[in-house]
Amino acid sequence: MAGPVRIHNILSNLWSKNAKLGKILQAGNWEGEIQRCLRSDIASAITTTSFPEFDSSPQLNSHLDLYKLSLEKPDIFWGKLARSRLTWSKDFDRVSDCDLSNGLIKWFIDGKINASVNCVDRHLDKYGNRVALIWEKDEPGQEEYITYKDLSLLVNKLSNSLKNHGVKRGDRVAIYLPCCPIAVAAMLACTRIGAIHSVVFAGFSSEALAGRILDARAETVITANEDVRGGKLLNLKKTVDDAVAKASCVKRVFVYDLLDRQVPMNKLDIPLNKVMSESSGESEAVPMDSLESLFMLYTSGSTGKPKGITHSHGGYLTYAAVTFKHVFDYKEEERFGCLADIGWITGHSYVVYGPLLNGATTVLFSSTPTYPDPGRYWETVERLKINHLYIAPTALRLLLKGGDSWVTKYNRSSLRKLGCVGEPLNHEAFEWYRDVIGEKRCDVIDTWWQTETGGICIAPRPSNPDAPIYPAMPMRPFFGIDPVLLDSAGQVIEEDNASGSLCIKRPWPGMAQTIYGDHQRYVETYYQPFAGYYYTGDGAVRHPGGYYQITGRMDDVLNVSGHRLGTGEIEDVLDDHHAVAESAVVGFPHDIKGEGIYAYVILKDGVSESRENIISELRQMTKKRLASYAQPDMIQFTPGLPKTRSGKIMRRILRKVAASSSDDLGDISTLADPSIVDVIIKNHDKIV
Ligand code: 6R9
Repeated sequence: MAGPVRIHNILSNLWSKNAKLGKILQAGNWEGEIQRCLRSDIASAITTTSFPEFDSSPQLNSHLDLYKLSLEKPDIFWGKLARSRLTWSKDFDRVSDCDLSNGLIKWFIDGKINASVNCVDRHLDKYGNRVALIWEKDEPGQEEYITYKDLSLLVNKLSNSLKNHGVKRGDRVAIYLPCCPIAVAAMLACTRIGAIHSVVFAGFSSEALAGRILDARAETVITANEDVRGGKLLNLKKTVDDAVAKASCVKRVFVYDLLDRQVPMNKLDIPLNKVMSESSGESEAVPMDSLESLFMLYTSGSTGKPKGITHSHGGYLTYAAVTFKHVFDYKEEERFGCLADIGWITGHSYVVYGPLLNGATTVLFSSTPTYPDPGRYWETVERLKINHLYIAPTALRLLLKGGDSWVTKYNRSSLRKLGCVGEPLNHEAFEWYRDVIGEKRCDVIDTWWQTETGGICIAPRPSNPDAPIYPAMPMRPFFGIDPVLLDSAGQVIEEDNASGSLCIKRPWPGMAQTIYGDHQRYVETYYQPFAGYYYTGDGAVRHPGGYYQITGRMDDVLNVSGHRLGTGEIEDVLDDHHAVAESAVVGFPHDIKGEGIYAYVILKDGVSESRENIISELRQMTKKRLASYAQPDMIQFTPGLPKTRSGKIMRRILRKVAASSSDDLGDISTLADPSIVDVIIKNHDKIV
């Protein structure tokens, strides 16, 4: 999107969200408490166990001292941590060289490192028999334990299988697998030989998969025959076959038998269990340049097709390792239960890389929060004795509706920290998490971050362990993160309790390096909206004491149950229907999903098909072409859309109508035809 139009969007979204913000602010008087919290931060000491690297520095006595050091002397801070927390094949010569205006991000220059060595090999001597992965399968009580030694064998055999079939350093490998040990082994096997993995969420349709394979020009796909999730059979191989038929770049498909069932094999297919059993259990790890790409992961933006966000070796690994350890205060031998799928960045950083880099035991959850009943999470916590839980607010809201008895019938005394990510954690869900799930014993850690940031950027911990945690905000910037709020003119907002566009002022090691194959888009999306800053796309309020509360996206990105979706992506699909002339998609508040999808659709002249049919076809199309969570919750037919004279849709109005709050529409005088607004409101009232 062109700069001025984009800024215009930011502006109008900012204002439309202000009313909501005012209410949030009135809901509590934080100031006194926040000042107290700030004082206890200052008093907090760095303990030997948390940051041994800085223990001998007499001037570093508190969390705030360390935070200041991370901002003022990032090269000292990150250089020390990168060296002590990771094993490098060759030390780096320089810590960083970044230029935010041109999106040039370089960390640990000239260093060489291998991710699989850091996640697996270096733990073998000391902790070879420690459990690395607990595979929590779909049916409760069927868990499998995989030690670091077991994982090492899987990774080595899988990387040899890839190598023997021609996969090389720098190749992109699409992984279409559910959250299971072979998926983790596939990711690490790629890193071992220097191939770039691109995990595609195994719930995506064949078209979405094909688009991602084509964009990455991936020649290799790794998948499984079938899987079960929530008691339902998923035919993964069939989806891959349909995708490969559309993606002629694919030269080989490795198929792992997750279930003991036969599926038709084609000429590109390679049976993975068989080739792994024939491969050697020792594979040499390639020392990768710190700046080479480690993986790519597609995420939705406000315009066009999904972006292949690309992360580098040295920077990403350092940031994943350090955030995992300190945000959750992870202690050796604890069990970490991030229940996200590996198809999302949360799965990458806090199911796979963060935990394994720290020699932790990590849970791979392959079921759903409500299978076989709404007690599943808590039954799993009791059975696996999970110490850290890291889940999405949408799951909490869903489970909260089922009542407390599903929770209290299970023993949750193993829990120590309760993490959350993906969308704003509302007060009710926060309190339920803290009081009912955690019996008021555990810190609730609301973490804000993005696919692009690589790891957690804002979270209440680390801090003084006793510092209070406030509901509904992630609060504190992590080490090295320097957030700023900008107003629509790009001026820094200095005062507290004001809202603005959340940007980050300085580079940090976890930040993405580029959008695969389109660096220009990377620069335009993240660094041009406000020159010199990383632009997050989110709005935020800063409370006194420097605590951040996230208010939601300010661009045309929806957050449906924690999944990002561009409104443009959905509109593209709807517009392809033979009866549709034009469409406009917006989000609306939804009790469980956080945000629901509301589509306004203009039909072509002379369409005689029934409206019910069209609605069902449109829902089917979005499911098939994108994913099932991309199906509109509401579809409203309309004779026109509110457009400015220059032809731009005024989404602010569509959002208000969709949210049933059309009494406060603001200025509509710039519309080409203001009368359309009344028609849209009347039609909305008829369908809700
Ligand atoms: C990790 C992840 C990123 C977007 C982000 C924001 C929303 C994430 C949040 C949150 C409020 C939190 N988001 N965490 N909003 N509070 N604690 O979710 O990455 O899928 O890229 O989504 O999610 O809007 O910009 P990703």
